Amino acid sequence: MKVIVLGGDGFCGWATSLHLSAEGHEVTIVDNLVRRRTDEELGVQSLTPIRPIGDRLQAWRETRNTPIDFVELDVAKDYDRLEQLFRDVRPDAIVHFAEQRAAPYSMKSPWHKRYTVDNNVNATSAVLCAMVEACPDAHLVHLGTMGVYGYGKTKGMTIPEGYIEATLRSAGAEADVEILYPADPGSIYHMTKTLDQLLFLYYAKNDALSITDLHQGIVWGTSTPETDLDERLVNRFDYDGDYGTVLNRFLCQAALGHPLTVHGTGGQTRAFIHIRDTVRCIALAIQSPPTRGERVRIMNQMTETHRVRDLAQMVSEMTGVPVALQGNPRKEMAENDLVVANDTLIGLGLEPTRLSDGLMDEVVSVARRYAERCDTSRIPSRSLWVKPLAAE
Ligand code: NAD
Ligand code: USQ
Repeated sequence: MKVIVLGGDGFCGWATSLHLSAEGHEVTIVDNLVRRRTDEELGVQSLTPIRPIGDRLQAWRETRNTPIDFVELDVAKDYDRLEQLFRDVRPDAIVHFAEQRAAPYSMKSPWHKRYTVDNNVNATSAVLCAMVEACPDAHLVHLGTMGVYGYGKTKGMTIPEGYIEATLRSAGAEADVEILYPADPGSIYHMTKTLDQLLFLYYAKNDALSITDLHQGIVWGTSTPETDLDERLVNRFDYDGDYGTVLNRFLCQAALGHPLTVHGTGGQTRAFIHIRDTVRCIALAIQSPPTRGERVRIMNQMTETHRVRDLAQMVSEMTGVPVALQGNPRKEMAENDLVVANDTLIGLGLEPTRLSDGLMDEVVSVARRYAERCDTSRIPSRSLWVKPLAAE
């Protein structure tokens, strides 16, 4: 298939582009390279020495004798070029990763809040609009988040895959309907993903676009069989307080002997998936597009759930590095349960990678290898969800 990967220079996008290319798809990466500039803005760098995109693509050509095309383009702002690209490539599938994805970054300041909304909502809106004009038969595969569901109101309930049956009551009458699971975002970033959901609902209904929305959990790990093929293919590894995600942060902190930064009591339960499974899930989604006119297909892309303090304990026992409880910079439930249905991807053939499969050691050794690149002053999460009260 011809596949366009929007955001293909990022953490999930790079690994996915290589995997799809290795599977024989013709891949075109589209990226405005903003994530690399954000590292400069934050004064931090990926723990792993990621190469410039040109070097990455050349390494892939040399390793696998397969070209991946690259187009530098802002999906949110450069609409005419995006539409023309869709006409020129005539993709069978478009994988959409091109959004600002860090919750702490989205909460840093009024600029960061507005940038995250502008970038993410405009990117998704532009992709859908251009598909209608240029490639209405293509299949859109979007990376959404488990965070659209919220974590608080499902005690004793399994979170279904996107939709839920509800009884609506109004003025003495009632109706049984199927609705999108009520959105309950916990950050500006997560809120943009709930807005994306409505754009998808509309375009699937009005223009019969074929859309899959993958509600992904927290991705951990850094390498895949393809990124391991050559040093120049190394994937991004974020460890800093804005972009680093919790398990990779703990594994990096353990490698450096830095106490493990658990927010609050660590009673937050979240869904997780290894980057190897991320790329497989996307390949599986591409192979089985919904037919045009169907509702948006929503799949929960996660393989296991864990409580943050249990993860910290596990990493601490594995490495001997102590846990250090921190005041929580976020506004989130101190303790929550989380049970998630993931039947669709399992049904399509996903064989989950588990924490118990030994890959946590691999992440620690990658982090040890590049430890000198880590600036430990960038580890604390300093982005606050709620402004501190002014001093009396
Ligand atoms: P990332 O920041 O590493 O990659 C995103 C890429 O998109 C970057 O290369 C960036 O330059 C590009 N981009 C952003 N805005 C763009 C625009 N307007 N035009 C063109 N390119 C643009 O993020 P990631 O971790 O790879 O996440 C990718 C997607 O997966 C995101 O949408 C995120 O919400 C979702 N996701 C990620 C995780 C995770 O744990 N990393 C978990 C669940 C969902
Ligand atoms: N946490 C800690 N210590 C840390 C970092 C985080 O205790 O050092 C806690 C947070 O307070 C939170 C949980 O760990 O309760 C998860 O935080 P995270 O930064 O790993 O994940 P999150 O902000 O939810 O965002 C990440 C990705 C995002 C994706 C989301 C999937 O950055 O792109 O959408 O995971 S999910 O969480 O399932 O919504």
